Amino acid sequence: MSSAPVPEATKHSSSHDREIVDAKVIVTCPGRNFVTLKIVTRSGVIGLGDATLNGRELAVASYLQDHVVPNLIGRDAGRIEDMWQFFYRGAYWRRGPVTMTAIAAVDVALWDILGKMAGLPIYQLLGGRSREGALVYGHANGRDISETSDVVGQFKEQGFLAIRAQCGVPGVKKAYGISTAGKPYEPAESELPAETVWSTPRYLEIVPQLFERLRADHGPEVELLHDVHHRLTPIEAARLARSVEPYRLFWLEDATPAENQKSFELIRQHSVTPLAVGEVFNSIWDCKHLIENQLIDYIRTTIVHGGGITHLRRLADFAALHQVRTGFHGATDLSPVCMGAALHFDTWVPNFGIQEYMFHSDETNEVFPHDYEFRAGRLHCGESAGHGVTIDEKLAARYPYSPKQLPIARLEDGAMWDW
Ligand code: EZ4
Ligand code: CO
Repeated sequence: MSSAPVPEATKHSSSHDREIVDAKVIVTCPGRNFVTLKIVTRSGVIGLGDATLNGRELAVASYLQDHVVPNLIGRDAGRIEDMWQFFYRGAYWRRGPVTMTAIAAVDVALWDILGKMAGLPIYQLLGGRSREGALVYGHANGRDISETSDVVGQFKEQGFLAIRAQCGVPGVKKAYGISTAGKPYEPAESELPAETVWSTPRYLEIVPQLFERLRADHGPEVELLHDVHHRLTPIEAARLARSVEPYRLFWLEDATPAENQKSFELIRQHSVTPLAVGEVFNSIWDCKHLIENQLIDYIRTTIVHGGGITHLRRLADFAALHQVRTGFHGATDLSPVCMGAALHFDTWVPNFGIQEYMFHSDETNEVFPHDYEFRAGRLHCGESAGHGVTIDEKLAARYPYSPKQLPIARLEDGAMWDW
């Protein structure tokens, strides 16, 4: 009697084949620093996960190298949920940006492997396509209102439907988001933190003027966004949110620090400007009150800093119950590996809002070849199996790590403030 043939799928995913035989942390600086985790199975399938935490890259690299990699070897790469629980629940010292970034790197690498084993793009594994492409917003930055308006015009010409606008603040040295040397804006530019000076009154004066001008110059249709970058107190944030109401922002981002989630109640009481927050969050617990009480409209926590696809899926489902949509962080300090994974997520997630999109440099794109592309205001993930982003390790080795930290902000009297 001959035995029944083994089905293809079973052949391709036996736990023996899926055993993790190698895991490696790659640190590279093609224009800026990135940390990448590469996991290899016995059958030779490779998965990549982004592990970049701007200005704290080596802390995550060490967490991975010293505490995660030794636990990966010999485990079944197909047990994605159990692996997540092992590194989260199994860690007595849980949560925090370093730990959650390391967990995200493992999680994304495992989803990449699962996709490759199944021969499917990650958005299919998540449940399939909900939309044709992910609406993205670009960054228009200018030294003054008029320059920002010109840059908004340039983004519109490139096909952008949504644009974040920031401008210099008279009397404020190095305003957030504004490049000094005519180069693309990169905040982490020096080995020790650059010192910037912050003035709330000057800022509150100029921002409504900026958006009044942008609506006058560019009409009612284009979606406009603005990032406060945690600089205001709750009542100041309420005032700003109210003063920009006539210009119909898509969102006002990080209007006040959110350690105290209740503080957003104050902004909500005074304004109908939509609110986004969460690029510095790393867990669902950081936004539980904000979401449950519908104090925000968009949650910005993204894959690399929030424990990967496995945790973000949980967060997005929870947000959906409260009409909160996703608006993932997508600055250049998140690598193309994170962007690739985020775009698969964006393509699937039912309560998608928007995706941030800053352009990576040519050097970065050469080190991380990828199949996502921008068309008519949207980013489209590719159809290759997994997340569609690879790494050229030889090229990566040519760009050694270069220590850089984010700036700090002080008030005009010298006291420390939130950057
Ligand atoms: O300052 O990613 O919305 N985007 C942002 C970013 C952050 C950087 C910090 O590493 O706020 O530009
Ligand atoms: Co931001």
